[in-house]
Amino acid sequence: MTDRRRFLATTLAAGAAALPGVSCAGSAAQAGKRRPRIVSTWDFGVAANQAAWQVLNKGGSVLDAVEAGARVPEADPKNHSVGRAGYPDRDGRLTLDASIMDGNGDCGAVAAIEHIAHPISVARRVMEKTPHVLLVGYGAEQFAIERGFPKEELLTPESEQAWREWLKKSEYKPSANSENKTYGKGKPGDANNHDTLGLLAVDAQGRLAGACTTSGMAWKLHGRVGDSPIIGAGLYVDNEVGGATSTGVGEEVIRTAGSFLVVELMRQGRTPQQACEEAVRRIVRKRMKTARDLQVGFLALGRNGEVGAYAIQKGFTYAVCDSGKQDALFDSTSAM
Ligand code: SD4
Repeated sequence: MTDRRRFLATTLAAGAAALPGVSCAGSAAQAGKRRPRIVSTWDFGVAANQAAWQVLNKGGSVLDAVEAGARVPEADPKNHSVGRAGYPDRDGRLTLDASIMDGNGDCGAVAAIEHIAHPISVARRVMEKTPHVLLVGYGAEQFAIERGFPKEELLTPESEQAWREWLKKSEYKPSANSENKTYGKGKPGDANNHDTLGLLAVDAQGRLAGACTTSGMAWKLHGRVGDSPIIGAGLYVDNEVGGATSTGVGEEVIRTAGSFLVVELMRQGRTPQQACEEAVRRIVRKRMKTARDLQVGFLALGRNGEVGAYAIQKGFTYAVCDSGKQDALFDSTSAM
C-alpha cells in the first residue's frame, strides 16, 4: 500500500465517524449538524482548505475564505494545473480560468487570462468592482493590471520543458486524474494535463461561497475555455440550498450545466451525494462510447454542511476541513 493509499484508508476509516454529514465511499449521506465546513477537489485541496479555514476560523467571511484557499494552489510551483507553473496551451501560452460566487448570487470570473498569478482575485474584483460577470483574454489582463495586479511570466522552466516534450508528438489526449497521480513529482512530458481546484465553504450561519481556479486542459487550443470560469458549469452556489463544483473534462460539464444541475437536484430534495451521482450519470448516459476514457467529478456541499462527491472514474479525491479535522482526504465513489 502506498503512503497516500494508507493515509486515505486511515482517513476513510476514521473520517466517516469523525465528520458528521460527510458521506464517503458510498455510505448513506447523513444530514450534518450545521457547522462551518470547507471542501475542495483533489489532494492539493487539503492545503487550500487549511488556508480557507484560517480565514473562517478568525471570523472572516466565506468569500474571503474561498479566495484565500484558491490562492494556495495558484501559487504552488509544483502544481501544473492551476495558476503559476500551470501547463500551457499548444502554442506554449499559459492561460488561466477562475470563478468565484457567493450564496446570494453575486459572481465574477475571468477566462483565458495571461500573466496574472492570481486569477481568483481578479475574478473577485470583476464581481465587486464591475457590472459584469466574466472578462476574458487581453481585456481581463488589462483590467487586472489597472487594478494593481503585477504582470508576470508564469510559465516556469519545468512547465516549458514539459510543453517542449509534448510538442514532439503533439497529441491532445486528456487522461483521467493524471495530474493527481503525479502531483509534486511529475516528470516533464508526463501526461499530467489537467485538474482544477474547486472549493466550497459554508459558515455557521449557512452562508456559502465557492471558488474555482485552473490552467485548464494542458496543450489545449489557444483560446479554449473550460467549465471552471463558467458560472453554472464549474461552480454554482446558492444560500438556499448549497454549492457544487466540478473537475475533469470541462466540455462535458458545460454541456450539462453540471454544477447548476447538482444544486438544482439538491433543491428538489436530493442529498449532495445523490445529486452528484445523477449529474455524473447524465454525462455517462450521453457519452456511452467515450465515458471510459473520460473523467468528470462533482463535489457538493449542502447548506447544512453535508458533503457529496461522485466521479465517472475512480481516482477523484476530495478534501474536507472543519473544526474536527483540517486535513481529511477522501476517495470519491465513481460510476466505473
Ligand atoms: C477544464 N475542468 O478546463 C477543467 C480541467 C480540470 O481535471 O478540472 N481537469 O476543463
